[in-house]
Amino acid sequence: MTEYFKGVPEIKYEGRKSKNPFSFKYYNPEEVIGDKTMKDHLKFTMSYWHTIAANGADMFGAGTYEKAWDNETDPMVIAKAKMEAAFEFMDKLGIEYFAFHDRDIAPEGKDLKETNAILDEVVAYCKELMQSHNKKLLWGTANAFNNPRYVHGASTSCNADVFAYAAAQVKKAIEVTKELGGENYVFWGGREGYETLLNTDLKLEQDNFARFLRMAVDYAEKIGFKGQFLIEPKPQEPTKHQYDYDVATVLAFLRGYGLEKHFKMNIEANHATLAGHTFQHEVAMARINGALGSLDINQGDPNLGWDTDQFPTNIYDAALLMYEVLKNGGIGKGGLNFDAKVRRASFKSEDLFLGYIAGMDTLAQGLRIAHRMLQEGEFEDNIAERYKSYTEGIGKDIVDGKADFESLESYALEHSHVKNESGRQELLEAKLNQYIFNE
Ligand code: XLS
Ligand code: CA
Ligand code: CA
Repeated sequence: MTEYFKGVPEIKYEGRKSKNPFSFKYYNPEEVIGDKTMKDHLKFTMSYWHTIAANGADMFGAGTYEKAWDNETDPMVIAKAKMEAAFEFMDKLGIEYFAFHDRDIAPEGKDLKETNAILDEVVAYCKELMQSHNKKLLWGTANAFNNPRYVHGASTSCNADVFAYAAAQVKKAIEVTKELGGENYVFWGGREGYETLLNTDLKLEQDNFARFLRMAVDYAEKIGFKGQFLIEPKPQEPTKHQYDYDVATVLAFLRGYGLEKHFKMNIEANHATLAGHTFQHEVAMARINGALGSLDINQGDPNLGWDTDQFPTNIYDAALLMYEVLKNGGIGKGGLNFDAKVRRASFKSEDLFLGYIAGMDTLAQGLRIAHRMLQEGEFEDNIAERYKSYTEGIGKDIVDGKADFESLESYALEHSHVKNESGRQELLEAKLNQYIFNE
């Protein structure tokens, strides 16, 4: 078979002193951390769109990335070359999972029927390669935002024909995900949102969005798709007001329509920061609501207000992310998907590997730090101590539902000189640094 990434070797763990750019310095897949190997904790996933399909084009210029199939013109030859390259890429990095949109792997035909037939052909090839390379599909999804037909949205379009087309597309994408043994299926809003209320029926759009999700749930049940459905929040981009703003908004939406037991969250770091949250906040919010499904790992640029999808290299964020994941008891069917792209100027195909290595090393070290933080228990003990007043006396009555405004008033009248303790944030931040520096 053709070698697509010539000159890039299999990436091995060489330890933190290594100067070899094509080696892991911190990610040691077989090392056991707590109860599992690093590989099992992290379930690293290749995103097909950024890694294989994207060419580095931006609003100001054409694609720059070197691709081995640049001189091919037949769309099916290109689709198959991309698929082979994807498996070589995963093999070389020791990544077991991938994720894709239907349109990342196969081009569209002249109509829906032909598009589906093309997709089937590529999926059959994908299945073959998955077996021979021992790879798994973390999740599949439908790209219902790129084609001009989705100009007003998909399930929230003002045009019922578009709703129907999107339903047919998502139906097919769920079937394909099932066919490939996908462990999850993702709904990212795409253009589900609006620009101005001067032309938007907010209530109808939200109701239709819920109707669409209900149909997806029913269909998955009908065909016996056992994967987990995930919603991926994002506050804006491409629309000004995306309906799936953040984890809290999505939870309220799902509960409002009685859909909450069918969906968990796929949380992306850069989307969290666009919503004015930290990644840790979003993950913790999902965790405490039993809704942590999977993670799109990347990072934004603190100075830019858009979705830059950079490789995650911030150790502080990685440690706090893994802290939440470990507190959740792992990530179940989910994984850590690199929804990240190299910069347009990093156009050599080896740059892709270097991006993944940087991200994998960062998350691996984040895992070590988080594991140590939980083992030593200093932060947990501090929190337990801080909320101790709810484990006894009047606090326990509040928690046990035994207090009301009248009983609390009598208590307050007797104890009106309250005494507070310091929150000690600076001390805790210094301690966190100690964990990071010493690992
Ligand atoms: C775009 C999203 C998208 C989803 C999958 O901002 O991150 O790539 O992850 O549709
Ligand atoms: Ca994403
Ligand atoms: Ca993104």
